[in-house]
Amino acid sequence: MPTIYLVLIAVAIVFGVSVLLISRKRAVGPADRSPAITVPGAPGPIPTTPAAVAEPAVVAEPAVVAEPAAGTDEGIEIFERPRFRDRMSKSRAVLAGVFSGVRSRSGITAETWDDLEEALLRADVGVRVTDELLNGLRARVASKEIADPEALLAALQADMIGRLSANERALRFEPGEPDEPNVWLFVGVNGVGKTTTIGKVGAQQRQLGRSVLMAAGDTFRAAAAEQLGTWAQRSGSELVRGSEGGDPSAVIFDGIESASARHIDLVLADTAGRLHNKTNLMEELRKVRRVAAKGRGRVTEVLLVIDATTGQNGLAQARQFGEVTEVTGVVLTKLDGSAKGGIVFAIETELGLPVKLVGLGESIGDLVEFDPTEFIEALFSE
Ligand SMILES: Nc1nc2c(ncn2[C@@H]2O[C@H](COP(=O)(O)OP(=O)(O)O)[C@@H](O)[C@H]2O)c(=O)[nH]1
Ligand SMILES: [Mg+2]
Repeated sequence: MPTIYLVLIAVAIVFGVSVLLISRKRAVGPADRSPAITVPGAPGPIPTTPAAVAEPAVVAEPAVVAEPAAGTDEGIEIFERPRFRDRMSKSRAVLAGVFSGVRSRSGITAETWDDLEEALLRADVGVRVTDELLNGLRARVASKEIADPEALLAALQADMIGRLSANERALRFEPGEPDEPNVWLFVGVNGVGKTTTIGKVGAQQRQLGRSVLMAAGDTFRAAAAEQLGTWAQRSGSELVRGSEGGDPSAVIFDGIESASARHIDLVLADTAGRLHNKTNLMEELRKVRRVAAKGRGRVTEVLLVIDATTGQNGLAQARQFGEVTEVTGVVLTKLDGSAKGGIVFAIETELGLPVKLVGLGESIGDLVEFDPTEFIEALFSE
């Protein structure tokens, strides 16, 4: 008799668990065009260290705070801003040795020019900008305006800063009616750091007091939406996601509508760097761009994310993205791991786009506005 009771209890447990699982699956939605799901943002402070962002399972858990906050101001967490100088050791290493070689000579010789040319090219400044910089300096040396190596390096440093100073780098946010959210789209190839950057930008914008909704337009893998969900939770942002393989434009449109209805200030829209179906990625992004501008939202930034470690190779892709999505600025990620920081010059000169933000690490606070003076001084520091 007791055995029968045990069997009955076991059957009841199995039944209960199945019902739970099925209802969870339904909530995620198997269909291509299932309604997007809005997940409310987590209240409370924003942690400064990366949780296991790539792990899809983490999304349901509360964010892990592995390190204490850098500082707090009435409950709002303040990140310590990383310094270019501390994070750009690889790019600095390429140049520092050359510069000390140049300084060690008593005058400006043929080797001086060779050294400088090689260093600038190795840092991926690009042939055109390198030639322009050095030709300008040669003329000033010929006219005796510049007489010694120290003055030559100082002039090079000033010219490099001067070349980067003209662009408008502030992120555009246009306040409007409460139901007209600003929309910032993030585009770029797979793995460059789009989702991570959205997480960092979301945290910064929350600190500025803006409400934020993240739209998971990368529907290539469910894990991509879960990764964004983790960042949403950590930054106290809302999340709208669709189903795996779903229509990215529809998810982003739903996100904007949801933000409009709930008077959220800013939508950060993630996009895919690759697609499930045969639709061309560029066509899809063109559609995303068009659809994002259709409703109440106003697209005030289209940020092209470029991985600094890919150097000049990233430029060809960048051109393609720029043509279809009307890019307004560049986020240059992984500058901390790159010896090719000079890519900034190629982006600004050859693509004609301002570098607005720079990624200096993987943590939530490791994104800073691009500051040309600080950047160049970091390259020249010993
Ligand atoms: N070192 C470093 N890693 C970064 C930076 N930005 C992103 N990453 C890493 O790059 C990888 C890909 O990022 P992800 O956001 O998933 O790229 P996505 O495919 O463009 O969305 C992750 O491991 C990130 O932690 C950065 O500024 N510095
Ligand atoms: Mg991504």
